Amino acid sequence: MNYIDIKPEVVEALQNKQPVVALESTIISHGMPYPKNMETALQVEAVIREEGAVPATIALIDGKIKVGLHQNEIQYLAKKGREVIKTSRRDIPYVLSHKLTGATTVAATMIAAELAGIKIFATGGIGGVHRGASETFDISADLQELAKTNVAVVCAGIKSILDLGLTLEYLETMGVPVLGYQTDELPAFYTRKSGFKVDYKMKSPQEIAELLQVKWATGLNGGVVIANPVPEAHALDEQIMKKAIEQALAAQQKAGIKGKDSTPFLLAKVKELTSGQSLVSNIELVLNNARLAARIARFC
Ligand code: PSU
Ligand code: MN
Repeated sequence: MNYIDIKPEVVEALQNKQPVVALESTIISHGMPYPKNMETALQVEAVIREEGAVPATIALIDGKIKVGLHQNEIQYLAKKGREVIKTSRRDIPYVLSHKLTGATTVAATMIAAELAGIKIFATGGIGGVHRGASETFDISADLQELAKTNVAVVCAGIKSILDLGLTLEYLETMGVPVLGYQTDELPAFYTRKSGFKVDYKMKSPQEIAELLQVKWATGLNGGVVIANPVPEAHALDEQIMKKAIEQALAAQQKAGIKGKDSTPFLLAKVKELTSGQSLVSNIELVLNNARLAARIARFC
């Protein structure tokens, strides 16, 4: 296909059945401030390499789906930040046909990973059903993608800016398994607890890889959510987070922020309200997810 450009290192790894881990780029442009976003993106790649896997950060650059970015491309996305187009499924055709540059969300990264033949993808948090969705209809396209695209996503659970209960119901309806890595409880991104259960507790990367193999071998199309709790030392206080999220949601309502701007707005507000504490935790959990994803990829 003319629209996809896979880095030679990634092509070679896939051909040789070596482990490859896909990474998204909206987390770089819209999820974290410069220069921490750049440092983190490079560190995440380094962690994956330490685990013996090949990282493939994904973005749309000058009208091509790039699978595997060079350091200067990661730097570019990090510096441009929100000027880059946040690209989910519906945005891909416009960005490509206009030869633009876009950072891929979980949904768009899954699409690109599947096109390239990558099965495992690591990120921070997935999109979900927003609070108040019965009025606003704001449900992330990430959930529909998980319903149909054969890529497993390692994340730190579901962020409490979202409605966790409704997100789990949606995933159940769509047949998407939600696995907890060494936990029964769904983690809530900055915190290890949420009050909600995962579908199944998994003890090892190998056990997870076997489940993925069976799912896809039996023709059960769609993704899997692998929820990996933030390391204890970097978890944030639940009460502080609860308050910050409530304030962020109130600020969003007041500012009338809707659609694709909602998630980046809420992420930035939460960071501001926790005086940057949330950013440290965010970085640590992403690194932790990259490590687990690489370990799973070794068995795939
Ligand atoms: N959650 C985070 N950090 C992020 C995102 C979500 O904690 O950076 C990004 C991901 O790229 C995700 C996207 O796919 O936001 C979801 O956006 P929306 O809700 O507009 O679908
Ligand atoms: Mn949305």
